[in-house]
Amino acid sequence: MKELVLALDVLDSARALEVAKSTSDYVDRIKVNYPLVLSAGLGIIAELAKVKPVIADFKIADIPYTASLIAEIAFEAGSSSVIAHGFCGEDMLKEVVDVAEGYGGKVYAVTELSSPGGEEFMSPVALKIVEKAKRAGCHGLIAPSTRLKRLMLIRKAAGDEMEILCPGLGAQGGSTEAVKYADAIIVGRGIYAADDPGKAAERYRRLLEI
Ligand code: OMP
Repeated sequence: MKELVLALDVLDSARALEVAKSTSDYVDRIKVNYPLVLSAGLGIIAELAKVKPVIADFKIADIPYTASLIAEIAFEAGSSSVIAHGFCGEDMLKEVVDVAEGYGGKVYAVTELSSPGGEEFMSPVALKIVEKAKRAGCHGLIAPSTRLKRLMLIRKAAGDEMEILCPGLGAQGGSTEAVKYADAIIVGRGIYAADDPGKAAERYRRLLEI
């Protein structure tokens, strides 16, 4: 079954918990990024993890040792998985995977950002990142719904054993066809900024039933 990941980029814990609860019938996992953690504190991860498993999207990008500290903090806080930048190389990814394995957690590597800037530096190396992520033992990848052809190439390089989580649907104008090549879609503003987040989540859930 394909998954719906809620990107909960709201700025306070009360709102975060309200949206998490009102969408929980349709959402499989919650992705927490810097905007929420920097405004509500790291403790929000444990609160949200009571509702759904949490992906800590700290887009880890550092030397391996520092990256391992960040990953450890994310898992200790209650996350089930983390997102790391693939462009930092295999040594960093491997270090993050080693930490994740100690917690039974998963690591997703960003291939190329879904925003237009993702094409400038990341697209040319994205398929190489897929290989490095695979060799490092990453469980999955983040790939854009905003560039369907690129997503298809990334899927082909990744094979079926790696999960692909796909952001960009909704506010960034990504294609709903991305659902065909992804194991999960990541949706933020299309859900939490809707008048009725629960109904919006239900609509995105239906997209996955293909
Ligand atoms: P919306 O554009 O509001 O749906 O949010 C998208 C979410 O996915 C945000 O939390 C982004 O940080 C995240 N994201 C992307 O939009 N593009 C990427 O290439 C990678 C990510 C990510 O790693 O989750």
